Amino acid sequence: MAYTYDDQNIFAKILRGEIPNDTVLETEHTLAFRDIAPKAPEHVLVIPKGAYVALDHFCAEASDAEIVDFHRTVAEVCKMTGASPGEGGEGYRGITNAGENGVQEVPHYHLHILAGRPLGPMLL
Ligand code: IU
Repeated sequence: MAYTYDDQNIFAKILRGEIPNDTVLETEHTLAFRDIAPKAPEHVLVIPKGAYVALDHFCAEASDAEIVDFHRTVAEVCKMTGASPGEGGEGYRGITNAGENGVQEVPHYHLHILAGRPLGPMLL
């Protein structure tokens, strides 16, 4: 996969502890923290600790352990924020942006978890 990772991106700095963050959950391979400019009452970013630029990069190159850990963290975040329909919550939206067409601002893979209000139809 011909991705080049820029280790000066803001999430790399957060992972190195150079910039503070509002952590929701941290595991061996994954960090979940609150978005600095929330677009919903609950807006959490889930990121792998490894150097992956986008979802497809992560899926292609991360270890099974990293991929499982990431998705278990997503499940825990949905539970912790009260968003999981499986736990009686009112639901959430998971979004990831990649590259130019996806308007990705930070080149470190992140999944947005948005919840806490009706989110309306998906924009396409
Ligand atoms: P995007 O998917 O790359 O477009 O989203 C980047 C997100 O990172 C966006 O929602 C920002 O508000 C968020 N963010 C942040 O939480 N902390 C920061 O220091 C910076 C961006 I810069």
